[in-house]
Amino acid sequence: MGKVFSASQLEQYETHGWVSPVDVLTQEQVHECRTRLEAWESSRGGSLPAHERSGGHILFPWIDDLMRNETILDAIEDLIGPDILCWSSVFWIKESHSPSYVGWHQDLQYWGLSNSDVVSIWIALSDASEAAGCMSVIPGSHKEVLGHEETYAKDNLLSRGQELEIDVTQHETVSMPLKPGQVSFHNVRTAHGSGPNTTGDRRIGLSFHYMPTFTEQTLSEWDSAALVRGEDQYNNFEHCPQPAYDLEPAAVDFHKRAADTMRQIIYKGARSDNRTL
Ligand SMILES: O=C(O)CCC(=O)C(=O)O
Repeated sequence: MGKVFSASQLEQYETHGWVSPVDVLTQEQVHECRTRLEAWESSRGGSLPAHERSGGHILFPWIDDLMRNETILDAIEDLIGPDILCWSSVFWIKESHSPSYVGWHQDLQYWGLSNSDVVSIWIALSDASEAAGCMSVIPGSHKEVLGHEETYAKDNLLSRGQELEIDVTQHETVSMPLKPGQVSFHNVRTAHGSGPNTTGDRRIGLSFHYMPTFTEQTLSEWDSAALVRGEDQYNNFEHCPQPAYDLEPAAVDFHKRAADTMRQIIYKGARSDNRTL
């Protein structure tokens, strides 16, 4: 039994590589986050440029606060122990009635992180039903490393349009629908993907990626992460500053360096005719 997860949820994560849903945010908190996100999008002409969809916790105190939410960190501590870094955050937005989807993939191979203890969480800031294109996982897939092809398909939201090489229809898949304010947890190796949003509302998710402080970055000399709980005796990652206010100039500079590094890591080994992030 952990601080948040029951013994059976811990067993489920260990065996199947995912746990969902967990209630975290109130409807008022969801409304406030969505309002802030949509104000930021309006200030950028309607949608965020690709480099701002990642690392928002470096730019905005409200995203930094979400990353440090006590319930989320208690749950992460249940899974990986008390010394915790957050490597990145990403907004996953599918507009209403849009063909955007996320190809089936495992993340570990693209992030350069040295171990498979990394935990991804996904916070629903709108209804993430099956019709809205919620995430699905292949239970147990975190125990193996699967091959990917890079399709660069137009509507695939992944940087290289990754798709697992296996025939997913031959595997058991489980969808993880979330109500606004609920959170899913999956291991960095758990294969996951999602379909288009067929509903009349946007599907808005925010992911955070947590790891133990002993993790190393294998694809770049320099990388950064936020120390969100405990102590870091390893200092393998430069700690992100906490933003004092929205778009503080020093934070914007740090974010640019972090986003450029992440782009280089994610595209390492990609075809040269790739899209830009
Ligand atoms: O938003 C989605 O459907 C997929 C998100 C994802 O791939 C992730 O959080 O790692």
